[in-house]
Amino acid sequence: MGSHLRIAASIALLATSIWINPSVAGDPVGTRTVTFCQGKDGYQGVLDIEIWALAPTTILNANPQVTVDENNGGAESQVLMRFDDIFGTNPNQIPKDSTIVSARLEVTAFDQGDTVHLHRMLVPFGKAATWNKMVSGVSADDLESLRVTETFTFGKISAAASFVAFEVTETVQAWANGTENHGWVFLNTGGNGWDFYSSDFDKVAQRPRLIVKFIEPIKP
Ligand SMILES: [Ca+2]
Ligand SMILES: [Ca+2]
Ligand SMILES: [Ca+2]
Repeated sequence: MGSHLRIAASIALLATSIWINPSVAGDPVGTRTVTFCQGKDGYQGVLDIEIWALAPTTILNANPQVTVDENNGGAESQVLMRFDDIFGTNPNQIPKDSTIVSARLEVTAFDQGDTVHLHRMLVPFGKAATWNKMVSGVSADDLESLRVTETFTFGKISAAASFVAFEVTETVQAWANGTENHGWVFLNTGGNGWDFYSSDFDKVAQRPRLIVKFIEPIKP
């Protein structure tokens, strides 16, 4: 074997070993990452709304800060959040039927509280959602939202403005497979409210974001 051939053979071997052991390089070969955040790269698909039992017909969609609290001044506050237009054929979208390597929802919290759970919504909500429109808020009853929670839940934060991440891979995979994306609801388990910045906050970097790593389906 000539030296050129030997080099070619070693390169081929190296390439093969990388392919066989994708974990060596982190994510699997072919993984792409897309981040959805209101106002980033022209994306405007986030809808996040607090709904509050004490103001059951007031539309709070424009609020830059939202509260998840079982007892917000005497009655419950919940937060609805959905990222629209995340699937499609544009460069900044996830093609349908992609394999979701990982998906993470991150919010910036500025006040800690009791443990908050994130539940996948099963019914639609619009820009004008209120406590009454959701018929006494959202229940985690497998009808309005899933009883099971997304993998990571939290209450405590470490600083005045802390990134908190929810692991949502399974949910985004279900959406990629064709289940309708109705977003999520944040529900607090107690009366110490947990507050974070919404997509209407003036600083883009502290708005909620959805980070998805995926592999496109193989085209026939
Ligand atoms: Ca909003
Ligand atoms: Ca609090
Ligand atoms: Ca309800």
